[in-house]
Amino acid sequence: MDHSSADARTAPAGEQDAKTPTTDETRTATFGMGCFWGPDARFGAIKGVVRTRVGYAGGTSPTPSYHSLGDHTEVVQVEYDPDTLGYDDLLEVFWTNHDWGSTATKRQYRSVVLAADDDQLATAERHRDELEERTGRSVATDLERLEAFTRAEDYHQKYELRSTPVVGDELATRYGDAFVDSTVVARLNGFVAGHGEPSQRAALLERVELEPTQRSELQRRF
Ligand code: MHO
Repeated sequence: MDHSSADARTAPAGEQDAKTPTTDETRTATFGMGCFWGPDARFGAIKGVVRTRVGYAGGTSPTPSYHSLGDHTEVVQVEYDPDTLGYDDLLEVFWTNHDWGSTATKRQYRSVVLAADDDQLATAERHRDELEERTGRSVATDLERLEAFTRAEDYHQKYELRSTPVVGDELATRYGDAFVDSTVVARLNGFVAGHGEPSQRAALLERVELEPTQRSELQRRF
């Protein structure tokens, strides 16, 4: 067995970064803001976001899946480095990028903050009050504590990147199990959806090992 190529598949060059915080060093924030594909990409492009994943939360049925959602909602879960990014910053992204003023027709797409602890809940409540004060409109968003998060099916993870021709399937295969939790993949997923700064995109392209066809496709889209 060729170990070097197996390693290359699970840990693609450019992925290893000694500075990437481990799960012990990160915090999580969980938001429902409509179809989870879009927010997965938006948050994934932000510096200080270490990992993203989409899933189902906010309901009571035991094993939600996309086709059997029960009373759950589509959510994005963001793992972030608290030394770089605050929960306030993420809330700001949350409010400015979806419709918080009306109640979604389906619970699947409701606007919800699923706080990881009482501090997050208090912060979200303060934000909501300030937003109502500032805009004179009432906020329809539910604010609650996160009870359980069920990761969505692989085909929903990093959907924007996965559905990018030439690049998506190849990267999903190459990364294998490491795809969803990769910081590089989170950034690429955001960048192909149009998020992030040009300098950020260029720096990432420098760092990641790609086939020439993939590189030129990403350059075309960035
Ligand atoms: N508008 C999307 C929703 C998918 S999202 C994972 C569609 O049905 O194509 O809910």
